[in-house]
Amino acid sequence: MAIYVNQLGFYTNDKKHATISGCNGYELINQDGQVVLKSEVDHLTLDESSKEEVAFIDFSDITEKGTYYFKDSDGNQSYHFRIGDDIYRQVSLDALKMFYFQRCGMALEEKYAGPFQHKACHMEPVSVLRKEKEIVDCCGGWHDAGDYGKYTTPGAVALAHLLYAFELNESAFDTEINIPESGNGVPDLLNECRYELEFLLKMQKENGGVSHKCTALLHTGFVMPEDDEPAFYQMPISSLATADFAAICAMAGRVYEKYDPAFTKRLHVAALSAWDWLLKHPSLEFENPAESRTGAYDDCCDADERLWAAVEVYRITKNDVCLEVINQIFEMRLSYTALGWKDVGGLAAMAALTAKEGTFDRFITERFRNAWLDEADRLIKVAEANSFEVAMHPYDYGWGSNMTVLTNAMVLCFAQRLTGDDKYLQTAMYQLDYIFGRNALAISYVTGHGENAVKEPHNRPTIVDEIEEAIPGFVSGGPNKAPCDPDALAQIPRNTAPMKCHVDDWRSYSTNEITIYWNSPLVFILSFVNAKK
Ligand code: 9MR
Ligand code: ZN
Repeated sequence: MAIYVNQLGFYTNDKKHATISGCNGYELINQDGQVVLKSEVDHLTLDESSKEEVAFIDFSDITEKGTYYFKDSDGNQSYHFRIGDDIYRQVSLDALKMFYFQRCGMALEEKYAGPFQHKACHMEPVSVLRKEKEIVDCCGGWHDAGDYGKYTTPGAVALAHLLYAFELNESAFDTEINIPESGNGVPDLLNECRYELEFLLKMQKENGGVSHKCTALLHTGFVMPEDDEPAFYQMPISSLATADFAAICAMAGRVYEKYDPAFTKRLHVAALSAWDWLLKHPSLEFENPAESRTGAYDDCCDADERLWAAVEVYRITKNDVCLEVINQIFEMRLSYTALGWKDVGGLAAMAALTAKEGTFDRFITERFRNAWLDEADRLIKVAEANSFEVAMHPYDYGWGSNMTVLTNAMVLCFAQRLTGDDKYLQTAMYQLDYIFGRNALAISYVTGHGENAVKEPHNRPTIVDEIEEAIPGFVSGGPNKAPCDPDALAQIPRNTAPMKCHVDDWRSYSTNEITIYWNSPLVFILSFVNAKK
């Protein structure tokens, strides 16, 4: 019936797997039309996520560079893919450049943005919600997603993914990506991240607390950002935002020190005053104002955010209060590997495990390390149990499931770093295979990359800019077994297999939107994969 394969392809000397569905044989054909491999498949098993009968194909022995495709025993062709050592080069650059395209508060000039140029947006100072007379400058930062809002917690999490990519694989970021700051002596990843950090610094109030978001009251219509008229507001402080902010400012201060010690100082002063606010406000503080209909990014537990902040702030201050907070939170049952916008225990673990030896006592580091390796081993088992080799259960396909796939791959990459064992990186690469087309819809979830890539993401500029192509390098949210937008509901029949609950339709915000924190894990993983070459 079909063969699903990573449409970008495979490194010459790596393992090469694909997934065959509903038939019992295949041929692999090269660019000269020659059959280079022919094989039968004798055992298909029912896969619960796709509800298809599948098996995996191993063609690792094929090492000649070139373009290939499969033909299955029913005569159906797969999409084309390459074998070569530069298969991830362009997508790595585009996935990072995505953040430039999300910039708010400046014109995207043609020399950097090409046809996707647009005028400056959201330049006006904004009112603080319910304190209309208090006017503040909130210009800058990245639009969160297909909407134009700017939210603190997802911003901090995306920054953490990117800054860890840089800290762990600096050499993967020596290519400029043609942004206004390129050539200033600072790697472009750091230039791009600074754009968001400068915005986040504007979200901090005098008492150290940090505003949860800066958005309009409602999601806007389909207009270019510069035509978006409804006023933005700086919304109330939340403990979630304040803790994530403390953590990311502490971390960023460390990363930028070599380039700009004055910036480090600003970041660290901000981190410490946010930390101070957290100590004075020990319980969860979050309220999405009733009049606000933009994303809530709500979360009923701020312990993981506080844990991340405590670990990062301890790295600067070595203050015992941080250790007390860490040990208190250890009493709770939290995930120490979660890397999404809501649960950030994994960022706390990474902060502890990348610190200089001896910074934390063994009790703390062992706890984080063991939790990390347990989770990485679990992910390998989940991946090994299905022929897509994707570390997902059917119930994992919720809104933004591609973030789950990609953050799982981050866990695997970092496990490889902790242990030196390449089996983790290998399974991480199978997760990339899934993202780039080895899935039951045979779709590459990254715009512009892959023969059958997502074409119509829910991203306002892409919808209205009258340019045929989407901006390349954007990760779509992916299948959502409980879609909630009318177009997905109309187009996805009930009982559709979880892995197939996706529509490449610009209206489908619950299956086909883009966000900064779905791109940032891709940048992270690609930095590991590129560092390998
Ligand atoms: O990514 C978020 C997803 O995990 C939630 O289930 C969903 C509903 O709360 O919200 C998603 O985040 C959206 C945010 O609220 C507003 N900007 C677009 C985000 C991506 O769809
Ligand atoms: Zn804007």
